[in-house]
Amino acid sequence: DCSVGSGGWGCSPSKRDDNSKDKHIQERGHSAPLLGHKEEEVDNMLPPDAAGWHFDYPVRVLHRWKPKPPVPEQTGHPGEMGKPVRTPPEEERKMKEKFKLNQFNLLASDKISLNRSLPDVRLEGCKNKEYPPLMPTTSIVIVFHNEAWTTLLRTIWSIINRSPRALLEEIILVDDASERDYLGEPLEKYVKTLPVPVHVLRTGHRSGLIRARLQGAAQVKGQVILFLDAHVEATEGWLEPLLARVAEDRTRVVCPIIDVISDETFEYVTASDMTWGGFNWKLNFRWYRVPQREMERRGGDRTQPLRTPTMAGGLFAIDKDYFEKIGKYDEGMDIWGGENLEMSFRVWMCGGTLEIATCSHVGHVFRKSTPYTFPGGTSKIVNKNNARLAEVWLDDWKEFYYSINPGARNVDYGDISPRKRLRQELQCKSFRWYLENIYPESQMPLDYYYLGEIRNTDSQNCLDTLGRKSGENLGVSYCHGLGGNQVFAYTKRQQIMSDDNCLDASNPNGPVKLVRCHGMGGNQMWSYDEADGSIHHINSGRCLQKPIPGDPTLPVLRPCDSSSSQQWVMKSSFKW
Ligand code: LR7
Ligand code: MN
Repeated sequence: DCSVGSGGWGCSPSKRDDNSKDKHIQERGHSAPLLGHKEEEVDNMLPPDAAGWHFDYPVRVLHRWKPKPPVPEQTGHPGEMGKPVRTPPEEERKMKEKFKLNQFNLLASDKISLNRSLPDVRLEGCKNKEYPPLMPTTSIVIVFHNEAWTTLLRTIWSIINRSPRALLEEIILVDDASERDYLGEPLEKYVKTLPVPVHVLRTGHRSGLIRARLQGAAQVKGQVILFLDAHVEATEGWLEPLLARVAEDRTRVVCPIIDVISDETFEYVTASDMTWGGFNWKLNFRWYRVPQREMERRGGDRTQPLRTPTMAGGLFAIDKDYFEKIGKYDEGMDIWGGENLEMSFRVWMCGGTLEIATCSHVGHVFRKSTPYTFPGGTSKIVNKNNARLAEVWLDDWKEFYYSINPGARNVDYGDISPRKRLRQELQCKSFRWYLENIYPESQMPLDYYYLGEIRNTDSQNCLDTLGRKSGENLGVSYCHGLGGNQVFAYTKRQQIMSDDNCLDASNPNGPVKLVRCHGMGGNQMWSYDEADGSIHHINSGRCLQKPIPGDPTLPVLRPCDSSSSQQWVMKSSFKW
């Protein structure tokens, strides 16, 4: 599942349809834009409260700053105040048909006003925060491939309706070779009618979101680049917290909280301000709970910006000059994936800061699968991007990625020398430094004794996750020597882990389960005795034993007896 609330990441590309036949044009109907909002007055005389602020780049003065009035609810219209849109049974077929176009409920989206109202989801303490009287302007860069009309235009209208006009330099749309007619001339005509400058750039051929963003960023006139996905909705007060943080320190890269717009109903669901970004061995971005130490660093104030080890990638603000200085993006990455962690590691390791401004909320339509094609194959592309990221930034920890995803070992990742040179030139710190200082809770352990298969001497079978998830039983099977589900790390903290799960036993007889690593010892502590090959479960004092006849794939816990059925070899016999 794709939602933030459940802590899951299911958004990685899997099944997809080819939508090239689609010639659908959206109806606009009642969604005609509201032009009710007056522009704020912009006065470039320094206001008295601006004394003491110094900027070495252009800023706008927000004289007599007044927040925009909230977008009024259009009573009776579907989806107002972020409410779910229900589909009557007679429209179910049509809904399913349209769902395939973008992998979200397009029928529902098309019923909702482009100017729909949303609840003010901010913490109380966010609502009357003061922002600097001088702020840089921003150019918003949105890349898209075959985006739906209503989601794209609702993204744009939510920005127009909820951003102080003085701060909004322009919106830059980068069309990455879409194949839908309405995104051609009709889009260009439409954006000319909008009250802010909106430019449409075209990549010409499919270049992927990374290079499309580079093309957009190259045209930016504002001081801050704000990247957004093409199916988002900005909420009340979203922009000021992002810009204020960048204005204070241009080496900050700042994300909003990414709320969930349901792919089924377009309901607006607030995400937790207690999650931050991490990653697993497969180099998927994942949400995890913010640890206590970060709450304490912020003095327990949840309205204070949250330092996050990684970002999801789609929604963030970065100073234009800093974006260039820090190495933009890796233009060797194709289509989708990897660039989010690449930028996260790079920013931290090369002297910047990555944070979530918890007072800024932007909703995003989380999808369960990707609607568009990956020319050349999904796994080939994602493996390539991640291999580039691992080779340049992960140092020795790249082994975790390759061992759990052996398919990436022989992918042709192209020339990475420019990125290695960048790391040199910027004198970036090591991945060890990152793990020690920024992300000690990481699922890639800082110190470990062993990474490889765990083989039973008696049966000659290996521990195997069998692809199971957190909460399910550990298994064993024939040792294949390929890694993947048979790779475990034995860490200095005495965990035996596979990706972000740890071997965990709460029952003294077993079964041994795979449970999300909590890093607090308890039932997840094991000690391996290299001399006799036994694996002791510290809490129960028992030993890990090969499966008993009743269930041949289920390892158990038994009193330690030094028999060969309790003897395990941690020795790499992998073909790498
Ligand atoms: O070839 C492409 N060309 C494009 O222009 C492929 C995609 N795109 C566009 C696409 O139309 C969309 O506007 O790029 C944008 C992002 O693509 P999505 O929406 O299919 O990606 P996602 O939301 O599933 O993926 C997340 O991870 C990506 C990794 O490359 C990007 O960083 C996305 O921006 C990112 N999205 C978010 O961070 C929103 C929150 C999701 C989470 C967690
Ligand atoms: Mn997206």
